[in-house]
Amino acid sequence: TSTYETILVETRGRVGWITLNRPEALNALNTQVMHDIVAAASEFDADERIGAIVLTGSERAFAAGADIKEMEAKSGLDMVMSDHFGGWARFAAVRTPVIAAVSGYALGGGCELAMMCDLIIAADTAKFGQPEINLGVIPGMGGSQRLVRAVGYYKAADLVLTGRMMDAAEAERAGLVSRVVPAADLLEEAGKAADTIASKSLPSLYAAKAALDVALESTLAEGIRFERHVFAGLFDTADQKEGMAAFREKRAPDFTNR
Ligand code: CO8
Repeated sequence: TSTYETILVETRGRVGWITLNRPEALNALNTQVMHDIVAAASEFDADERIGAIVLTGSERAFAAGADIKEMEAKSGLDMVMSDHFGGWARFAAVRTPVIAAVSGYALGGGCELAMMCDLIIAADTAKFGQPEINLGVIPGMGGSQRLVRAVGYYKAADLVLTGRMMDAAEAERAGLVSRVVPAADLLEEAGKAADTIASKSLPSLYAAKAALDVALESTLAEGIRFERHVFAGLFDTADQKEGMAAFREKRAPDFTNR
């Protein structure tokens, strides 16, 4: 695995781990972090041995937002011309399931980064928010759109318009997080969930993630058409035959990603 400036990267079994590592800035997301995360996630995505990715930060902060100091002096045109957030779309488009393991602050771009992941597992210490309004701007990495889809209009409007934070319990009630776990168990629990996911057949994982993505973007009829098509396609995989034979023979499946 390559080495990066702002993140730590590690492979454990079939799971790729990416740990944000800018403790001096509470893991604020600057351009280098974006390039590093996109490169590391793309590398895992291209590796058939990897079936899930965990993205995490530190105990104190998953990420406290986009790097305010890096953005402060820019003009609107600068932001457009430098495609300041463009790389993040490549992270959101990763095929491999990604788990955000969130402890401490997930604010602004940090909350938006978590929402680009498929599962959000939160420590009971996690705090989520979109505080951009306090800075005279608005969410810029998808927050105004993904948060509405995740928690509904009224909770999203509360967070985006007041800039307040919500704790892990409120985030779980609102449907922003998949699970809340004690802070001390966060990495272990995220690792277990990732191991479980990574034990499945890759073609079915890719198909499932793609279908879930379509659910956020399409009409019901369009989404159901997509699902039916992709579902049928999986019946041409060896792993479908193996999975169903294993069920019939009352044994664990031995998937080959074919
Ligand atoms: N950007 C840059 N530096 C940061 C950021 C940030 N977002 N957050 C914290 N830091 C730095 C602080 O400046 C401080 O550095 P220094 O010691 O050099 O002064 C260090 O991290 C520690 O932070 P604090 O001393 O403030 O720690 P506290 O425990 O007192 O407070 C908070 C923690 C509450 C998280 C506080 O740091 C805070 O409010 N941070 C800013 C949160 C915020 O507003 N985030 C939204 C940013 S805007 C955004 O995300 C837009 C997204 C769309 C664009 C994405 C483009 C890539």
